[in-house]
Amino acid sequence: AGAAAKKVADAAGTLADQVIGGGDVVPGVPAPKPPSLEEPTDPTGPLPPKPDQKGATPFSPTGAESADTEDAARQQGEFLTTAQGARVADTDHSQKAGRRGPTLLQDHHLREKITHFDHERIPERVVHARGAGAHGVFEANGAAASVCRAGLFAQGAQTEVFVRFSTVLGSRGSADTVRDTRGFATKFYSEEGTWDLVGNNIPVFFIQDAIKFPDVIHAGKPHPDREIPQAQSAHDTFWDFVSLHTEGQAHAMWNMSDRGIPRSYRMMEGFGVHTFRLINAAGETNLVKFHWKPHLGVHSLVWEEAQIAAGMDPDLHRRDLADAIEAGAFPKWDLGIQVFPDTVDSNGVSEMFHGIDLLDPTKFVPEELAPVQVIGTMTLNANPKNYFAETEQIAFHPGHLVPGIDVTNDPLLQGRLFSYLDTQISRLGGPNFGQLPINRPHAPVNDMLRDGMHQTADHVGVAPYKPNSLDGGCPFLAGADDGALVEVAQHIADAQVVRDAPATFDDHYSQATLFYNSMTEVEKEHIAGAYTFELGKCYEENIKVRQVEQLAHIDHDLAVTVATGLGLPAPAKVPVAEVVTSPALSQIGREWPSDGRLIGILVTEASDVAAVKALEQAVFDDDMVPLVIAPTGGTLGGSDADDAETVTVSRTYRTQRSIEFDALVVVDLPADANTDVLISEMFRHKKAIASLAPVDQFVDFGLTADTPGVVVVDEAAGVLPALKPLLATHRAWDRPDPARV
Ligand code: HDE
Repeated sequence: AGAAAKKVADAAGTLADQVIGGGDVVPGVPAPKPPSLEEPTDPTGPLPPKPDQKGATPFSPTGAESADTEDAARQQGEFLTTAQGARVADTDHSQKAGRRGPTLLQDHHLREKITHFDHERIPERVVHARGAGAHGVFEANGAAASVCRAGLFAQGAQTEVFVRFSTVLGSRGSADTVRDTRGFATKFYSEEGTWDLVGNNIPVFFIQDAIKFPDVIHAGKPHPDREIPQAQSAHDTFWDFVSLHTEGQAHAMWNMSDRGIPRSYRMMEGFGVHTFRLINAAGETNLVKFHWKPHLGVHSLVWEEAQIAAGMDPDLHRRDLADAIEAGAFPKWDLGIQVFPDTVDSNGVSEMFHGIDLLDPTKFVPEELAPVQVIGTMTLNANPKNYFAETEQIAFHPGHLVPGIDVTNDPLLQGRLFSYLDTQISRLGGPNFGQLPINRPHAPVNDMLRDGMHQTADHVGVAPYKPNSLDGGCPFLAGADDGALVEVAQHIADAQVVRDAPATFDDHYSQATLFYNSMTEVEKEHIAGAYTFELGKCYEENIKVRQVEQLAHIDHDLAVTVATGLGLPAPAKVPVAEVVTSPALSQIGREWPSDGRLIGILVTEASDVAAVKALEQAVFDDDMVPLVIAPTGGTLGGSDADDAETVTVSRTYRTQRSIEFDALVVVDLPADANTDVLISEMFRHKKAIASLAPVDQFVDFGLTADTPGVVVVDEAAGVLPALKPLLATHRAWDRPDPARV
């Protein structure tokens, strides 16, 4: 049929050429075609998913694909078709009235192809537009069962999850490594319905009341006139808002710390931020805060790395997550809770803990006051098959709750409960986004919601209302004890309508001081540097002065350091809260596992291939990732990549950049400008360096055998034992900065 149609079309073209007198085409003689790249000609069905693409929707942690997977893929049969399933014989040329004539409106294939393309984009998320996601599984250890009756917390229960990490301010195509808060949103497809834990990598927020959210986001987003800067807070409107709306100071402090530039999504903590209320089987309630603890520890980039990455590899975090999962280095997090009694304090006020108002989302509870108790572990084990279908279309909502988990009166959370459903309706084009494969609950759904844009369900029955007799009373109501969204009995004091906040929300500085005081000296230097950079990017002097005055309420020395960097007078001294410190907040001074770290192995044409091979294998065997850096691409030691004696080159001198590597092993030192930059950056960023080359070759880099974090070894076997202790502390913070860069 396709061939016949083609003949008809050709004939029509020839006729039209004759009628219109269409130019230089000789009737019946095909026009010469440009040489085309050869394409395989044997029809085959759609390719099966790659091993790391097992996360078909619906996803199964066992890898078993469910019956409607193929349907969800929408790629059936081996031939190209129209959207209506008619086979297409030519998708490279539109129908024309003659070869040189105008295009015909009747060409449905052309119009369908272009029209669909015209509508491929959907609005990006108003915040958190830039993200990366993965499938996985959460396994509960049973520790939460005494405080929460949710089935997903029962001992040994396994629940499928999808996680989306994100930045907040940037557009969908912005860089990953900008200084910003990171979103950490998890969808638990539980048997009792979907639970969404929509959190961040910072436990406090900028504002206390949802009504301020449009203000803080308008201030943080690019300026409305020029639409710059992209994806960052280093500009006047942000600091204008934060310096005037002082409850944002604590979150700003976290953002200026190393938490604002994570090394990897795999090395980030996550926080539910708000206080939630859990209910156990006996109907007793407790208040909790949720924490995600990464097995790889908490690590950050240094500021220069973040800036280099934004240009060299703006997808650093997205790539890192996908590569790790594809390589089988599945990232893991423990889920933990801090538990607080759901009682009133000595002043008769509820939701208070050691003087901290648990309803104030600008406050956190130090772990030293309430330990984080692990209640299960999440493993991310499959990459999405299709970014748009899964990562882009997933729709989170803090109101997606299961029996046993309830909200509190935190005024920020209360506003979020409205916002997320509302935003999906404009972002995903109507109220039926829950039917998209990634959003479908894995529990049976039997609602009475009907029709609407993009309805894909064939609902049966005649009575989508209750009570009814026509559908036999279906669907039935759950028993009073096993439904979700059941209000926990709470006493609300006789209240008057007010636009106000409790007095306990007035303290805007003490927790910023607590955070700052808990940092090591290096971390404090980073914080001062970040404020000095960000405020240095502001044009308005009065904004800088005002923010420096704000810092004086947190720590006067910090305020003076930043003022000096900005060329401003030191602010007046004001009283600063006397606070304890929380050592758990510091990222430095602890030891972390080295699993999944990326080790660059720098070689030259002259390097001993057997030694490189052995080194590569040793890195693999230690659950790390070796990346061999050579002068050119291809292989070392032969051309057959499968040969046991051959090493495949991962990066060339031109494609490598230091930001990717957690440590560098120099097998031989090249004489090359690109690798000179590599070594000087590894040195400056205080990363571990091991060398098999003599140390005197490094004299121009200011590097000696005594340089902290540098080891010189004689043979390949000695490299990892020397390197691993250095990786455990992440960086050699005691390494002095080079005299000149
Ligand atoms: Fe969000 N937030 N948010 N937020 N938020 C959205 O929902 C909003 C807040 C967070 O990967 C939006 O689907 C309001 C706190 C994450 O898809 C929107 C307020 C926390 C994500 C929205 C907050 C978050 C969002 C935009 C103040 C940490 C990305 C697109 C009342 C606990 C989820 C969307 C994903 C996304 C509104 C405050 C985390 C507009 C009104 C606090 C991780 O609905």
